[in-house]
Amino acid sequence: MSSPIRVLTAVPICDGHDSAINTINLEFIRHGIEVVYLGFHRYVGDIVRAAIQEDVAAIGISSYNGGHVEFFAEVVRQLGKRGASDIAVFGGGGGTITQDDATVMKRKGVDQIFFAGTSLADMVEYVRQHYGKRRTQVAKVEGDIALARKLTAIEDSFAQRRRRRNAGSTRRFGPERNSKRARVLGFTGPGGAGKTTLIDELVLRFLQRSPKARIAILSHDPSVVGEGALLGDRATMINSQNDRVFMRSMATRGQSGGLSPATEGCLDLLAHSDFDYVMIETVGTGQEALPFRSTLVDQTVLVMNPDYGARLQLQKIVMLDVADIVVVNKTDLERAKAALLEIEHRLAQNKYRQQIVATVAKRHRDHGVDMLYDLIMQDSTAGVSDRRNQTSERQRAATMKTRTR
Ligand code: B12
Repeated sequence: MSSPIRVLTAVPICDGHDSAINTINLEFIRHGIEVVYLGFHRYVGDIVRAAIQEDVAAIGISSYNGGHVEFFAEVVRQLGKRGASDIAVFGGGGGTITQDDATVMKRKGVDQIFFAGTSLADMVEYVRQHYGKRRTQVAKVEGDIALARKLTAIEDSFAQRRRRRNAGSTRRFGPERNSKRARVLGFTGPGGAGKTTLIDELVLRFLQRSPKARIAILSHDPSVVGEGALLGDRATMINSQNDRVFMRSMATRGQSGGLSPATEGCLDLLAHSDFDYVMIETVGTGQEALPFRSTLVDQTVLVMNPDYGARLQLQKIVMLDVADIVVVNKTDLERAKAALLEIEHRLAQNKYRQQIVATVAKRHRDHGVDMLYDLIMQDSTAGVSDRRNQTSERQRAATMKTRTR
């Protein structure tokens, strides 16, 4: 298989025992596996939706709450009902799952249960042996499954290109493209600024205020040594666990700068796939990063943490020259007032209209996030091509500036 093995892991509803799965996740990624981690206290429906959208080979469940026989079986049942019975289910739960339980669970379609004392190496080997081969395509798929598998095909073509350097164009994956293009919002900023929580809060507002809107999220996390990746943004997303939201987690797969080699192709497909908005989140970026080409997104949001260090640091953040909106998140922190003033001054040097918004994204019904949502909505009525031209101009200027530093 050309791309790394992808699995999704989760802990069931009414269960906070996440220590085992955290250890197992790390071992998997160290051995080149991409792990989409959904977190703990998760419903069957959320696990199945996420597994389908992420197009994983298998779901690994760590269960300690005693309801494993029913829970695992329901995951298998719902996968089958949604046409994704080729996604395997495996897991463990130490001494809470007995040998007899495991026999019943296997009869109900579970692949494998790992008992207390199994070594991490054995689990990695099992995943490699059983989930490393490309699955035989289910004859006719539609909806989320079809879209998810096209995204995988795009990622695969880039992985093959890296090996053979002659892969075909990604165009062939979108023959039935919708001519309407979704609005694409790009979110970037340093790690730990709260981008994912902010996006999740914006999703809540989109869902509440536009009762029919459909949203896609393309979220990036870094690949690590060994080419595995912990794709953990879903664990922070609460509101995005919704049938009107399609989320895909991507690993950077060796590319620096905040995005993956396949991002552009995947974004193009999503933007023409009947969504109203596509939100793209980069990995945590550094001072020089300009992750979005001007034609890639309609609007850029730079999310910052008030603790960026001395004022001088702001002169070095190139995104401050090009972002349409700068969000200072975590403004409940002590340094927030000073940070807002300093960033305002920094933006004033640019001499064009950039908005600055103060938020506390982790707070429900945060007024700042409401303001951000309103700004984004206002902007959607402005001309997209004008804005792209302006962004393009600013990008060019910012790139020149970094080159001459
Ligand atoms: C650590 C622990 C805790 C920690 C959890 C920390 C955390 N963040 O995970 C704390 C102290 C917080 C805790 C709290 C509770 N706990 Co507790 N906890 C345990 C304990 C001691 C160890 C579990 C563990 O992490 N093992 C380490 C892992 C690595 O090893 P393992 O379990 O043997 O698993 C192996 C395989 O199964 C496999 N595996 C496991 N998962 C997966 C998944 C995949 C995909 C794969 C491939 C493999 C795999 O990996 C291991 C390989 O050797 C168990 C007792 C026990 N000895 O099992 C109780 C236990 C699970 N807890 C129990 C209980 C009751 C609770 C509480 C309800 C107590 C209370 N009244 O407050 C709370 C509930 C917390 C919550 N929110 O859900 C009970 C559950 C009883 C039941 N289901 O009938 C147990 C069994 C203790 C007991 N004997 O009563 N707990």
